[in-house]
Order: sequence, then structure tokens, then C-alpha cells
Amino acid sequence: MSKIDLKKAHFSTLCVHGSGGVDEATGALGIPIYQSSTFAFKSAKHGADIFSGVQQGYVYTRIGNPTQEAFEKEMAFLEAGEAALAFGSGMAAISTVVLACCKAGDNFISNNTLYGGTHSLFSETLPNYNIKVKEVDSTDLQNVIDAIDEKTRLIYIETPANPTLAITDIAECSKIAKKNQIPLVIDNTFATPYFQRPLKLGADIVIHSATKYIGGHGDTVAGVVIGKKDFIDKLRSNFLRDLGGIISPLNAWLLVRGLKTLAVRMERHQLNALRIAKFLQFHPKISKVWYPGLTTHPQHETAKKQMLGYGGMVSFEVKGGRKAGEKLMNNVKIFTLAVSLGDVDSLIEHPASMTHSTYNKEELKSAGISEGLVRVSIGIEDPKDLIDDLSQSLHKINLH
Ligand code: LCS
Repeated sequence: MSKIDLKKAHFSTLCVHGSGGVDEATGALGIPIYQSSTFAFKSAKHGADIFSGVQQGYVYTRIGNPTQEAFEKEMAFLEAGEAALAFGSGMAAISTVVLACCKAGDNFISNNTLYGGTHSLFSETLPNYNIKVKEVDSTDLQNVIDAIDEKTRLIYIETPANPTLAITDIAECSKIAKKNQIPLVIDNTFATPYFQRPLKLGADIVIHSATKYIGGHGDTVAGVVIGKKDFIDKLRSNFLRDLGGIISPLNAWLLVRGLKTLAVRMERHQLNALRIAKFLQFHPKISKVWYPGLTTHPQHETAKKQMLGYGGMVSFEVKGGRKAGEKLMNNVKIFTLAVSLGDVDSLIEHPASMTHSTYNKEELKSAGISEGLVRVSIGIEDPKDLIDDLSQSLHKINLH
């Protein structure tokens, strides 16, 4: 039990202490990994009472587990939500939320620049069940308004978007959602609650791929949903129970550990990313840089209004297009050529052929993902070493 009044604690304190205090039974400082699939009932009546909801208690790890609960409790605090529910991946979280909100015949709206897996779920898998998506450019909210009809059940926005870092105005979008009584979901993976709290801006549900900054160390795949208690209870007791996309106790424990350093990691990611974005912006072999913290970013003003910082993701175009980009990716030494993001290690990848290969040519074009676009996830290494690494690799590109 924690002696701290967590409702009054500030963000960094919540990162360290938000999952609970010292274990009462053993004095263990950290939450134990409750690696158990099932939980014993004290009597037949006790078991029946838990099943019928008369008593609270653990039953089976697909429905709940103390280690998962510690992570969920902490994420609810950090996102300023009532409750949270952990999943085995970001995709499990996203698919479960959409299925909880939409049924056959319904549609939902999303932005048109999404993680490739999310785009594939929305545009290929869900239509097979007669749930249709309308992907629109939500940097202009008139497109969202125009797309709403009587069958629209959800607005789903990734902001900043993967990989172009396009920003949607959350507060304005929430006004549209509220007027039409449609829940607004924000994928907050890129910003993390350290830099952006969508629920405070009027969103109803927040989703994370916890694989990224929440875990932070590239050793866990996980997802989490934060929102109103009624919605989270329904998600757990109906949809997670039936669809089964749960997180393991070990992975929940890794996330609790990762969260302890979220605030300090995000500060360093941002510091490094801004330096690298500025270095790239003035490099003669780079034609364009996307980073919400640069005044040249098309939605910089919206980012400034709704974010407390701009995060650790940078995308850019190398002069010489795809071939030059490949040369850059093949010659870096500190950056690892790999997908995923948000790790302490710096990563580099090519969205059009990797994370966003689920987009066809027209979709890539409308999402603003060119063949020459390179995405970097800036880690917490020394910024000078990272700049030197990009510099030596860019030097190897011959534009003539
Ligand atoms: N949302 C965003 C914004 C993402 O970037 C990803 C994964 C997901 C959801 C899905 O989460 P997962 O199931 O992987 O935990 N993004 C990836 C990326 O850019 N590279 O590899 C995965």
C-alpha cells in the first residue's frame, strides 16, 4: 500500500510510485510478477459470488491479475483517466476498442496517416465484417465533419501520426465528437502522457502501443486503453473476456518498471530529437524534415497548443529519394535499422517499404508518405554521437 496521496502527486512521482507501494504481505519494494493463470476460491460460495459480481476478487488471468492491475492503475493516473485495461499488443487494444464500439453495418472515421497495421485492420480486415472506415485528412477537421453520418460510431485519431507526425487538433475534434455523440479515441503512442493528455483535452478514450515509450526498452509488446470506468469495465468483462488479447504478468511487470523512468526518458528523447531535427533541417543532402517542434512543421501551432513537448520521433526526406535513403540506412552505426520506436536505442526505418507497406501507392500519396521518407526514433544516447553517425552516413551519399 502506498502512503502517498497519488491524486495530488505530480507526473514524475506518479511514474515511480503510481503502481502502488511496498507489497504488504512480503515487504517487496516492487510489485511481484503474479505468474499464475488461475486463483483459488475460499469456498464454492466465494467463487460463485465473484462470478456474479457480489464480491470482488481474482478468477483467471484472462479477466484480471494483480500485476496487470498495477500497470493499469498507473496508466489511469498518468493519463488522468478513471480506469485502464492492458492488452497483449497495441493492435489487440485497437481491434478490441473498435469491436466494442462498432457492429456490422456501422462505420467509423479515422485520420488517413496511421501506423500500417492499424490501417490494414481498418481498411482490410474490418470491412470483411461489414464495419467500414472513412480515412480522412483530419488536419482539416471539416473533412471529419463531412464524413460523419447516422451510422458513424467512433472517431479514431493518431496524433502525432505515424510516420509523418501530422497533428490533429484534439480539443476541436472532441467538440465535433460531442456534438454528434460519438466517442473520440486518441492513439497517444508517439506523445505519451508526459507530453499529451488527450482525456484532459476532451477525448473519451486513449490507446497506446505500450511496446514503445511506455515500456521504453524494446523488450515488450503490449497495449493499453484508458477511459471512463464504465467503458473499461465493459471492455474487460465482455470484449477482453471473449477476444482474449491479454497481456502476460511478466510483460505487465516490465511496463511498470519501464514507467518508473518515463519522465526522464521523454525529456532526453525530446532534447536529442530537437537537436537532430535542427541538424537535419540545415543539412545540404536533406530536402524536408517533419518534427512538430520545428516552426516549419505545418501544424506546429496546434502542437504547441495541445502538447507539453514534441517527443522523440523525426521523419525526413533525403535528396536523391529512396536510393539515397537506403544508403543512409545501410551505413549508420549507432542507429539500428529496425521497425518499432520509443526505445532507449535509436532506430531508423523506411516507412513505405516497412511499417507502412500495407498502404497502396495512392494511399501512401494521400498520407504524405513518399518513397524517400526515412523515419528515426531518437534514443537517449549522447546527441553528438547520434549526429556524428547520421553525418558520416549522409557523407557517403553521392547525389551526382
Ligand atoms: N499505434 C501506433 C501509433 C503504432 O506506431 C503501433 C505500432 C501500434 C499502434 C500497434 O502497436 P503494437 O501492436 O505493435 O504494440 N507501430 C510500429 C512501428 O511503427 N514499427 O513497428 C511497430
